[in-house]
Amino acid sequence: MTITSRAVPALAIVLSASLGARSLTRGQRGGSRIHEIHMEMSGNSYRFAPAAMAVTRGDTVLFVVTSGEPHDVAFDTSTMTATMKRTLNGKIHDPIAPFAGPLLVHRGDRFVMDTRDLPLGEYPFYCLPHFVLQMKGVVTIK
Ligand SMILES: [Cu+2]
Repeated sequence: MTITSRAVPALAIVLSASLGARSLTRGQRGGSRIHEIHMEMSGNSYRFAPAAMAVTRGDTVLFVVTSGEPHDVAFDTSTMTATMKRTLNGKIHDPIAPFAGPLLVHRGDRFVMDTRDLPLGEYPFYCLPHFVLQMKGVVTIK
């Protein structure tokens, strides 16, 4: 498995960090709904269902194992700003790799994505055990 991340010039990192910080200090209060994304096996394919979800900042996304375990939620940070990465990193407990949540081995196991304080934008993710099987998805925070 190869996970690539783009090399970003230092100036771009500084610029995106300051832009992200400004958007956070606007103090936009998000929602508080709870959404579920199932991690499942269907036929011969493994998937997040739904694979794409738009939420309001402040909402909680619960990734729940329903079949085909084990799974995990590993974020693809290649398109994320420095602020997105820094904020997201602080929310992943017991990571098994950078930006990758713990391995979920039992049905009903869950990974919680708390979107409070996360910059608006797209948060693509995949499942490490099923990376080569294209088990992936994206949460968009609006
Ligand atoms: Cu999986």
